Amino acid sequence: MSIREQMIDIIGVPYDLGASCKGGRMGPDAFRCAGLVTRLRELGCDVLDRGDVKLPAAGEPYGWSRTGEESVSGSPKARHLPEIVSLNKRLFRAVSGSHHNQRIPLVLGGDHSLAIGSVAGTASQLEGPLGVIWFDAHGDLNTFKTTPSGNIHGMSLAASLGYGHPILTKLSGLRPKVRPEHVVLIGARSLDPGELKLIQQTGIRVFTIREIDRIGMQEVMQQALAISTRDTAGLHLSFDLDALDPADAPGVGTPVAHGVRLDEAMLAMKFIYENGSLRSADFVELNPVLDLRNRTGKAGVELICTLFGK
Ligand code: B3U
Ligand code: MN
Ligand code: MN
Repeated sequence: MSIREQMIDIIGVPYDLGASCKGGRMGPDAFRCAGLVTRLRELGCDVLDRGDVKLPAAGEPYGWSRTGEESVSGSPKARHLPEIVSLNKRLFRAVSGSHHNQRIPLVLGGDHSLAIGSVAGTASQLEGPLGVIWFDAHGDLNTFKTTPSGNIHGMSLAASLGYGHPILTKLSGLRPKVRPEHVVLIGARSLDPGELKLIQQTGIRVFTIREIDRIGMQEVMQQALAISTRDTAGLHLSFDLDALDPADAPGVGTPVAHGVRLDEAMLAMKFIYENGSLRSADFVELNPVLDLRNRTGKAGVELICTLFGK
């Protein structure tokens, strides 16, 4: 493992505009309160906390939506679309800047709509295709046409693959940011009809909880890393903490029963570390309002430390 791979920029995104359940805006600080920076430095990482990506206050002339809802292409709504686009453009710049400085951006959420900007930022800096491993109870494969909720955090993987409204898919130009044959979804157990259709159409590899139980996390990760690193120039990990079992991660807005156990997820992080292809990561959907004594924030810190060589 080279020195470069241990140079980390922490970037907070303290927003929950892409989710129904509020409180994720405090997620980045909950990770920090659980000792993230100190723990990573104890591992020998060169860590810079770059602070939070912030939107200007409402009322400033860059496009806060008045109602908080947008009607797009006949679909009911994509809530807070202008703010989320603006935020992701800022995150795109922050993530690109980290790569420019030969550092690994570690993005702390905040809701999962932020992955649109982080995936775009990393894709824009690689000299070849990007591989993505996406841990999630959900698919995040809805579009404005299929979303049951209007919440953009349920659309971020679709947008990164080039599906959805151009305002999201074209963020920062390059489209798509990632190809389906380089994407793996792990831990999914709550998929909407439109998402199942997109999975069928694109052939994205999905490891459901049932499959993790059947073949074990070691085999899942061997296959997942083979898919996401074959013919790619680097790997992005997007980790939605609701992938975990609610017993291990109660502090998420949309918990789903029977999730990935923390010890299984730790093993997965170890495999990613040992593979050596990681170029960027998101840890998202931490909601301290719903958490129990920061259990989920601490679990996130353990996962991150394992990802960086603990
Ligand atoms: N698939 C649903 C629910 C959901 C997606 N992501 C989360 N919840 N966290 C939707 O609204 O798109
Ligand atoms: Mn998600
Ligand atoms: Mn989720």
